[in-house]
Amino acid sequence: MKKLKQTWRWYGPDDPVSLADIRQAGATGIVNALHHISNGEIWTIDEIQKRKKIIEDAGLEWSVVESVPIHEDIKRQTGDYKRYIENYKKCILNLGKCNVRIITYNFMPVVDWSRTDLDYPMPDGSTALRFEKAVFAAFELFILKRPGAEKDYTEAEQKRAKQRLEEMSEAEITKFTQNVIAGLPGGTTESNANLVSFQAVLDTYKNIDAKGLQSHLIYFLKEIIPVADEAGVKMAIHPDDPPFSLLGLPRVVSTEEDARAIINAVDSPNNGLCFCTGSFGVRLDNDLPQMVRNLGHRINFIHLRSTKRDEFGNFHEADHLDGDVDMYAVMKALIEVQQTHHSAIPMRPDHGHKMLDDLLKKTNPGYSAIGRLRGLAELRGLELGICRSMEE
Ligand code: DNO
Repeated sequence: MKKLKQTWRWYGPDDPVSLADIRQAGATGIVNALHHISNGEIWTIDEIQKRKKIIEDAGLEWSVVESVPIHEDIKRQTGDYKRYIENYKKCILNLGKCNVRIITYNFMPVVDWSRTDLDYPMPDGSTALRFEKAVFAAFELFILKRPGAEKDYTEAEQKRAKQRLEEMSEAEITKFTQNVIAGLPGGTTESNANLVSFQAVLDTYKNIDAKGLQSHLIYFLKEIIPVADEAGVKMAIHPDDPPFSLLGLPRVVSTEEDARAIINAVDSPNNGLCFCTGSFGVRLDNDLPQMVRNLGHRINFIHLRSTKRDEFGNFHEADHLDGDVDMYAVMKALIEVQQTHHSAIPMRPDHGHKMLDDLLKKTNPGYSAIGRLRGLAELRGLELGICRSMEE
């Protein structure tokens, strides 16, 4: 049985989790980005080689770029978007020349992944990332005061949001406001921590609905995929996280239908997906094992994690083998897909609970060492067990 490639996200030399730690976790591939280069600018061969050497000197391999971010101008088709697309092509070509051959990106306007609580206590004493709808609603309705926000919530939800706001201390309000708008590591960096300018950025999407955003994405793909073909680089679009509209912004990578529209727009194996079970899995109507079977030929990268929903539209990140994602069925489908791919599809344990010694350390939200180590170990065991029983 051909196995998936085990990788680990590393934020670069400033990451509190070192490359030596990652080797001990059992990953052989690194998922990395040049976060010091501003969004929209060219990643030069020199910069790529420098980073590659650091990774290789530690006995590891740079398997995936996560992410080369997409400038907001490209998503809106405003301003300098043509130049930014040309720069993006240059990044693809340069990465290909350096033999870094998978690039993850996302097409979420303004904010990358969004949560309201980065330290949600779990019954076992670890902490998780959580999205609480009433808190997010309170932010939109009463703190940001986004025009039209009330249309996105029922009366009962608005009432609950008001109550929730009243329960919170000033410090809590400041903290979750930061969580929502300050941008998370690796995320979009152009949004900033000031409410007025945050609203101004949201306003730049006022006239762009999901159809419009999708057409901008397809335009972008038609431009860049031929270059990816030439460079021998696989593109992997990450789904929306969470997979529904937030802040009145359009979202176009939330469902199987969305994914199909993307892969059908340009027919190339290099126009692929980052199959993130934690993002897609938040929606009840996304049947993950079936999605793997249907879209598997275009799965170029995999993020494995599970979330647990509740009836109020909240979710938190569960342990990797727990929660709503049927990880056994997903893994089995992925192993089947892997047998039809030439090379090992990289997967990484996505996020993890903050636990044990990490509880006392400063870590990147979701990216502490021990929770991911536990996730990787569980996933690796699951994969081995499934492969062995399929061989018997
Ligand atoms: C969160 C990550 C995302 C992802 C980007 C890909 O933990 O999965 O930030 O890296 O959306 O572009």
